[in-house]
Amino acid sequence: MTELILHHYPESPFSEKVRAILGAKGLAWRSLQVSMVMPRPATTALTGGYRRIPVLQVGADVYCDTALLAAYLDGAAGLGGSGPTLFPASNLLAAQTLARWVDTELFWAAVTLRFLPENMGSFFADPAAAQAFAEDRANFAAGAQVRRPPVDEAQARYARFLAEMDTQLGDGRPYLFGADWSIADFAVYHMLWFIHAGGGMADWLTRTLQVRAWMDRMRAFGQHPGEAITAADALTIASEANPLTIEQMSDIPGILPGTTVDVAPVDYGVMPSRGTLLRCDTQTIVIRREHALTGAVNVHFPRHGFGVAASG
Ligand SMILES: N[C@@H](CCC(=O)N[C@@H](CS)C(=O)NCC(=O)O)C(=O)O
Repeated sequence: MTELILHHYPESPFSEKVRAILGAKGLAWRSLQVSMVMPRPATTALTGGYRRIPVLQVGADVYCDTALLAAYLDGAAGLGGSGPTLFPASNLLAAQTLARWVDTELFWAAVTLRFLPENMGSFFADPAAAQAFAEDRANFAAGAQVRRPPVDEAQARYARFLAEMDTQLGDGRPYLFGADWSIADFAVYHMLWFIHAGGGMADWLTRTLQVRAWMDRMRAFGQHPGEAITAADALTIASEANPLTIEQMSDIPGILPGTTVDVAPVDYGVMPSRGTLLRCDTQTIVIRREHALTGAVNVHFPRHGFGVAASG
């Protein structure tokens, strides 16, 4: 089996979602630690422009966005992971809808809460790093279509969510939808991990004991570090591998496979990746790219939350 290489950084909440899934499923992985700010030359050579973190590299195939990473790691590729599926049929709509809400609406409240002065922890103890972060994220935010709520709204949203979650866990179930985990547990986990990483809001969990116990259970999954790999080695792996053969199709009128396209998130971090369209269906978008450092690669995106446009 080709190695799973996660491009990530320790402070990234969406990376923590994937690290926890890897741990829960008992999957070995390689850790390519990237900078918290741009540039990230190896990762960008692979994705061709998409700049959100994390991304998963498997040989010469690159998977973007944790929704797609979760689906990939759930076993579609026969990876040999253990444990129940992340997508149980009996709760599929509820689990997916909750995960999507948490990754968007709760995320923007979490950003407000995490960057409250009393909840920053050691995050920006170094003023130069704080300045570099602010400048980088101003670039990242260009063209974004999201609203970051003010503190009162963010606190109310989170308080209500915690109270409802505590009620749902009140019958003693170990996971949000019962005896087994689902994608919703990992989405909620990484958001709470992020909000509480600064340590300034610990008392919020002393009021919701079921959530606190669930959080301790979930946190254990994030404790399985990957073996470090350098950017140079990851690029060599990409250039020595062949990208997967993809059955070509497109459901977009007027954009056939073979068209040069730009693929980008529709909400924030809207920097596109350019390549030749291989496939676009209800699940995924796949483009083929060439780069001197990587050779031919496939870049895979989820369909939900991404747009495709013919390159002008
Ligand atoms: N929907 C995306 C969200 C990813 C995301 O927002 N990642 C953050 C880090 S946790 C990011 O890319 N921030 C800007 C950066 O790191 O450059 C996913 O599920 O992967």
